Amino acid sequence: MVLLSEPLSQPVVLLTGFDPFAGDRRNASWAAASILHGRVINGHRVIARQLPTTFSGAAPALMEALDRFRPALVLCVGQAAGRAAIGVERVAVNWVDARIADNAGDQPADCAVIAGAPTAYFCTVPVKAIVAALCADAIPVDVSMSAGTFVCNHVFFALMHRLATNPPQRGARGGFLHVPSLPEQGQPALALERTVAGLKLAIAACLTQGDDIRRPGGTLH
Ligand code: PCA
Repeated sequence: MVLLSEPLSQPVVLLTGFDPFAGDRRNASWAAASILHGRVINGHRVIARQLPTTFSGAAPALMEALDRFRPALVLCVGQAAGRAAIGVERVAVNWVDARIADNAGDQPADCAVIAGAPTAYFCTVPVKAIVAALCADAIPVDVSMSAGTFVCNHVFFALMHRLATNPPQRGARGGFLHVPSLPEQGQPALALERTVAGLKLAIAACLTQGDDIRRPGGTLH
């Protein structure tokens, strides 16, 4: 683990993962994100932070890290059991509908993430460039149009709302990736080193690609 107490001379990538939830002993998102803590990718220092899987604690912990590190890029990562591929989430929706209790025992339903905020935000990372980068390394990856209605979407929405509305952070790009379970958690799964490689490639794609890749014909898919 690299100690990051000294002032950072490089621009920062904030990479978050979650603690274990739903009775699991590990969370693939934090297992992978923590490995990249302290790495330098395309001249940017990766700072990894663990968020609690709670509706009350996750967004405040993320906001604290945003204020502290002023990242140029924020990639939040969560685990999605049942998915075989890394999912690049395109849309954060302003809705909560928890089908299980979070780690604090809360199970909110049918309410907004942030009352009065827009219905949804698109991520501001280059989705198709991330997909292309992972495909080139044979890492299973999909574009996903929903991060669900649990804590992951909650954090994703809070992130995008903050980046859109807080002037000091308006230039920062934000996105969310769902990663499959680890093999020890059952199938479908992705080996930890492939998930780590996927996160690294995703970060590099975000840092090197401005606008997203467009298909011939000019439509952004
Ligand atoms: N996945 C959950 C929350 C924490 C995590 O890793 C989700 O998809 O909402």
